[in-house]
Parts: sequence; C-alpha cells; structure tokens
Amino acid sequence: MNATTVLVTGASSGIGLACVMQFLQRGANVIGWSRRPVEVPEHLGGRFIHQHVDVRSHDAVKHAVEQLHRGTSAQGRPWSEIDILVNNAGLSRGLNPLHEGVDEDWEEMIDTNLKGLLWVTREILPGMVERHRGTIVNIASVAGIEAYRGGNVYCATKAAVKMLSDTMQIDLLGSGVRVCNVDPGMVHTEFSQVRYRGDMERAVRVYQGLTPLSGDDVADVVVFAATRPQHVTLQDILIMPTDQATIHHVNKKV
Ligand code: NDP
Ligand code: 8X3
Repeated sequence: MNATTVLVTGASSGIGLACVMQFLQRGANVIGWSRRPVEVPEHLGGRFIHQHVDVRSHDAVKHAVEQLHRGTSAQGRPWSEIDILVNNAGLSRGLNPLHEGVDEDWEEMIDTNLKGLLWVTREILPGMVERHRGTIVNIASVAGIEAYRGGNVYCATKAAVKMLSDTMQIDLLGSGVRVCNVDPGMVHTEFSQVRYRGDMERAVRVYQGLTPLSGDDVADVVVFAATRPQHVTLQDILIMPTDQATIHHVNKKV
C-alpha cells in the first residue's frame, strides 16, 4: 500500500485505532482524526499524522483538510489526496426509552454518528471524484438493522449511516469511487464505557461470558474491502461474533 493515503476518523481507540495500525503495517500513509491524541510506534511514525478533530464541527473538519493541503507525504503527494476514507467516529449514550431521552445525548449521537460522517465525507469526497478514484468505508452497525430496547436514537443514526452508504453507491455510480458499508455486532472496545459514561462494572458485563469481536477483527475486513481491485465493491459486510446470532440471540455462558 505504498503511497496510498488513508484517513481514519475516531482513531484514538477501538476499531479506528486498529484500522490505523493495520493500514500503517501495510505501508500506507495514515491520517488519524480524534479529540484524544494517538501514539503509534516510532518506526511507523514517519507515515502517520494525527489531527485533533471533533467531527461534529464542520468548521473543524474544513480546517483540518486545509492543513492537509499544505503538507506532503514521504512520496511527495499532498496529504489531502485521500485514497481511502474510513468513517468510523461514533458513539452511543445511554439506553433510555425514548420518553426519557436526554437532549444532550441525542444531539451528541446525531451530531457525531450522522452529521459528523456527512461533514467529513463532504470535504473528502470531491477530491476522490476529481481523481476518479477512492474508497469510502462507513462503519454502521447491526444496530442499524435490528432494533433493541433503549437503542432508539443510536439505532436510528446507524440505520441512517446504512442508508447513506446505499445512496452514496448510487450517487457515485460511474465516478470511480466505491462505498463499503460495514455492520459489526458486539466489539470489545471503549464503546460500552462511553455508553455507560465510565461505569466500568456495567461496561465489562456487556462482554462477559462470550467472545466478542476485537477492533482488529473489524479492521481486518475494512482493510480487505479497501484493498480489493478497484473494480470490486464489497457493498455491505455484516460481521458478527460467532457467539452472537442476532442482537437478541447471544451465547452468554454467565
Ligand atoms: P470506541 O469508543 O473505542 O471508539 C470511538 C472512537 O470515536 C474514538 O476514537 C473516539 O475518539 C471517536 N469519536 C467519538 N466522538 C468523536 C468526535 N466527536 N470527533 C472525533 N472522534 C470522535 O468505540 P468503537 O471502536 O467500538 O466505535 C467505533 C465505531 O464502531 C462507532 O461508529 C460505533 O458506533 C461503531 N460500532 C461499534 C460496535 C461495538 O460493539 N463496539 C458495534 C458496531 C458498530 P475521541 O473520543 O478521542 O474523539
Ligand atoms: C454497537 C453494537 O449492539 O451495542 O453498534 O448496539 S450494539
């Protein structure tokens, strides 16, 4: 993947960090966006830049892209020429029924999972269309396919991501840009810590008694999809732990 430039949003933990590492290990130049800093091993650092970006802010996204125009990678290519965009930044807050919903939680989920993905894509996609080449991987979720109690707004944002992937595939037909939608089941990351606002006991219980996916398991399929020949599109990938058949059918031993 020499001279390939990848942008991963939500690069500081979980699936995003695993994508950063796997693309770097394959020789790509990688840009990571998140609010927290990201450290990579020194020998990979020459091909990695981190930008502090809150994807909820269209201005912040635009500013970060402007900065990328100013620098070049080791191969002399502007960092702004993104070949692969992984729209991964996202989160869930709480499991309240809709009638007990919290305004700030709803705004955070919609602004990050849905509007954030739109702002980022709006800034990166025109360059791909201009170059007639590019891959976008959107991280949606099984939660966008199956509803569950208290999932309401989170599930809705992920169903929206899936629908955006579908409509982008149509909008981009003939443009040379392909779109891959990835729907993971349970992945052991910081996701549940964030959902339960640091209640570690509750977060740990989510994954107890089963073998969930790891961030690397999902990164494997992201990298696989992004490294197919350009005429091949994996439109939709549902990746589940073997211990999970559906949102509601989980092989929990405790
Ligand atoms: P993590 O909490 O481990 O990672 C989430 C990442 O998103 C972090 O790097 C975080 O960085 C980033 N992020 C959150 N808000 C923002 C923001 N406003 N601006 C920029 N970055 C942001 O969770 P996962 O790795 O599990 O989640 C990654 C994606 O996978 C999410 O979209 C999630 O919905 C999806 N997913 C997760 C599943 C799971 O079971 N874990 C299953 C299906 C889908 P920082 O806080 O530093 O900004
Ligand atoms: C995250 C998976 O089932 O916790 O998208 O909503 S779930």
